[in-house]
Amino acid sequence: MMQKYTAAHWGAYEIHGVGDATRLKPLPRDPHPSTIGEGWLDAVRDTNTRIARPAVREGWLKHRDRARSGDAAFVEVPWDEALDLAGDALKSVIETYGNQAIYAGSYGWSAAGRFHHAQSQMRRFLNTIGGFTGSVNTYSYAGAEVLWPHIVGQSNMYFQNDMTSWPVVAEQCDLFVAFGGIAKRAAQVTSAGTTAHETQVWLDRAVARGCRVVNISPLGTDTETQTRAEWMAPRPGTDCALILALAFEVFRNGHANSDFLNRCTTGAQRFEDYVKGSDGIPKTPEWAAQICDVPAQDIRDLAHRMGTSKTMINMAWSMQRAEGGEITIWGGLCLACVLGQIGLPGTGFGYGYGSTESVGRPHKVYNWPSVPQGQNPVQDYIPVARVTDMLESPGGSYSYNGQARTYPDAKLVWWSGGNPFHHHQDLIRLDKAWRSPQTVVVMDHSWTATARRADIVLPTTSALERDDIMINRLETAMLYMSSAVSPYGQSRDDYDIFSDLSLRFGTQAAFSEGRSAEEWQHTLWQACQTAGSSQGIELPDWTSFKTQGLFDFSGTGRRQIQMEAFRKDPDTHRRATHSGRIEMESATVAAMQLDDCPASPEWRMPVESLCDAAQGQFHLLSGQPDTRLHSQNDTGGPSKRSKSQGREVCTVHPDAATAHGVVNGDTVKVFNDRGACLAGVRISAHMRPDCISLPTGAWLDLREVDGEVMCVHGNPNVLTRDVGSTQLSQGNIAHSALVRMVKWDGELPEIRVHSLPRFVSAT
Ligand SMILES: Nc1nc2c(c(=O)[nH]1)N[C@H]1C(S)=C(S)[C@@H](COP(=O)(O)OP(=O)(O)OC[C@H]3O[C@@H](n4cnc5c(=O)[nH]c(N)nc54)[C@H](O)[C@@H]3O)O[C@H]1N2
Ligand SMILES: Nc1nc2c(c(=O)[nH]1)N[C@H]1C(S)=C(S)[C@@H](COP(=O)(O)OP(=O)(O)OC[C@H]3O[C@@H](n4cnc5c(=O)[nH]c(N)nc54)[C@H](O)[C@@H]3O)O[C@H]1N2
Ligand SMILES: [Mo]
Repeated sequence: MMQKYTAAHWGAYEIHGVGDATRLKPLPRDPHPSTIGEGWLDAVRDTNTRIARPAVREGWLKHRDRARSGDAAFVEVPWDEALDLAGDALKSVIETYGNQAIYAGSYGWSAAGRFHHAQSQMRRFLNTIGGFTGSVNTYSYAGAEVLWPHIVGQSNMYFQNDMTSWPVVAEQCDLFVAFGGIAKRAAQVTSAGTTAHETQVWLDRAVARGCRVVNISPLGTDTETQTRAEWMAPRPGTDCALILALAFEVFRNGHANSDFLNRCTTGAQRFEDYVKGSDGIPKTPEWAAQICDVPAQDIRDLAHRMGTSKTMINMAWSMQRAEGGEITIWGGLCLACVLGQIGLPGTGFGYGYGSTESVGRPHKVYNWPSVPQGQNPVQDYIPVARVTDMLESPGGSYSYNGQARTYPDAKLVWWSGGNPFHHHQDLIRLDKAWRSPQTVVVMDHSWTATARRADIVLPTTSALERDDIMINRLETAMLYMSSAVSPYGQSRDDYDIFSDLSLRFGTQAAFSEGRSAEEWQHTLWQACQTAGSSQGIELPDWTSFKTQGLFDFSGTGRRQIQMEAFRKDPDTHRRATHSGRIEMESATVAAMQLDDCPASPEWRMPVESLCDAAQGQFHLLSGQPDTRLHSQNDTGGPSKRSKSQGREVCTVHPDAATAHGVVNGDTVKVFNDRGACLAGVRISAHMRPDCISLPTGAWLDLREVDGEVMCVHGNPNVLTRDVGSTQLSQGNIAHSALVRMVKWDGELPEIRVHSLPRFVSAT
């Protein structure tokens, strides 16, 4: 029998055994398989959290009430009834308010297959019935998506595709300065899946060759290299000040590359003037030392080494998920311009090495087709992280990328393939705002905190329960994904759900084009064959591909050097910016006249910062979890085992632990004015003493305990702040929050979110 395969954002797997004996084995070619995958089958089989049947919230079914809360009761209904209700709700909103009153931004990572991509299916369906209000940009890097086109003249996607290939970095770079670290943890993941996790391989190779890695992060654990990386731990949110002081020193040492600055950039003079004190404050190491809380001498030493070594400056994506985050990554780029090593092998500027596996992959980038989503007749959208603002203030005004805009009035919210009650900030605020629409429909395979806050819940299959294709433009293989287990309960593929729903709108022919899922995949594959031919690669026919399961084209490597041609000849290879150069000052951004985003990187003190924190306040770090993809596989083995008495664990410094009288295994309440959560305690000296690290993704379990609303499961987003990074991108600022901590001596409330909701009968 031929080997069968499947894939997820955390890796690709061989399927072994059948039924209860099914096992997933990482591909033999994968040097560092992800831990996340070890919990995948558990999560898919978890009878306590999988959605078995369509369900309708009792209060909505009976009175159309909006009392959406995590502990609502549900009535299970047959598929036809659920789809009638959902169809009627859509029709009524469209008739009364028009399609723009449907908010279906539906942000989220869902699953990795190319055809059963939740949002694509949803958008395709909604586009056939007149469209919807969508969202733009991502939670991952909205700041970068909006900023790069203005200053490097490329979309974030193309800019990242063009990063210098890892092997060149491994061979050439002598000093890898990693703002936000470069953790094996985050590189477990690649959007759309990967057959090999290689980031660690390349980094180890660089280190073995003698490259020094400097981990600039409040967490000392953020770099796993064969030898320990050097570690500089500025206060969170102060990296821009550090960058300016590094630039000050590079100028002072005479290490600035004026040839590069003159030929390849614009605005260098303004940047230099500001660094040297055009506002009356020279950005000296002493100045930055006060802000960043790192010794001035360390800044001087690092600047000196940067000016005399082959240096790569890498900014993790986390750097811009923070207040003023666009300005920080822009500052990092400016520092790289001052050093002038952009366009040379293995040096320059990196954005996102290590933030996922995909950045710097040494493979040819192919363009592959995806499910056509059709045209959305509704033009309106919101920046993705402004969802609570929209729900709270229909008609309210805001600014985004230089435009004055107003929020639509969302009467119906449709979410498929995402978990806003995991991913959004200030969740207690969202929990209130979420009660404003008339109807909320959620499609998911599990009873997430979001599904529990829906009126109509439509159970989907998981990727393990259907056939699909893994196609990723940065990959060297394509996989035919075979279903590994049978669909849970009455769950159906997203495609079949929409196909059935489209019957109620008379749009089935437009939606399905008369094809089954299998026929769609075949059609998609044929389009891949055509796309492949035009890019010099012959793909096998559909039947052979399905039988083989894996099509390998790993011979198509590439050695990319970012901006190599531009550096050599900036007139011929102009950047698609206003000036044709890299913009250290942007006339476009200046023209927007934003009070929170200057025309060139400048230091701005964040609203919540350790720089002026009160006694007892900590900075909350809430990075990506090691054992999950966000909230996915929270019920899997690795995630469960990593918890303390069922709760997410926060890491605290020994000094903080002593001051608060806590030891390993204790429980603390982490809180601020926005909310509170309970978390287990793990003590580690590898972090700043004034920070607490609580990863994201424990399913939100909000409860009133002694008159206080808190997440008893340890979700950090009850504590994070929900404002735009700047008015330029309006990205989320998950990484900018201050909290307090107190030992929890009370009774430990049970975790309910990992059990089924209450079901009641309709009568
Ligand atoms: N505090 C804090 N918050 C953060 C971040 C942070 O660093 N700190 N990071 C942010 C970032 S970068 C991101 S990208 C977001 C991630 O936020 P999300 O992408 O929303 O998180 P996921 O848990 O991946 O949610 C995906 C959902 O899709 C469901 N799903 C899986 N397969 C299918 C399917 O086939 N069909 C359907 N309909 N549903 C399916 C899953 O069960 C899950 O509920 O979180 C953001 N939130
Ligand atoms: N295992 C796993 N991997 C993932 C994901 C997952 O859910 N699980 N999600 C994927 C997704 S969607 C994304 S967008 C990427 C995100 O990738 P990243 O943005 O790189 O990951 P984060 O964990 O958010 O942040 C990395 C580190 O930045 C540091 N940091 C935080 N604030 C500051 C600061 O102010 N200054 C400095 N210098 N450092 C700071 C923290 O120490 C944190 O550990 O990860 C991807 N990889
Ligand atoms: Mo992300």
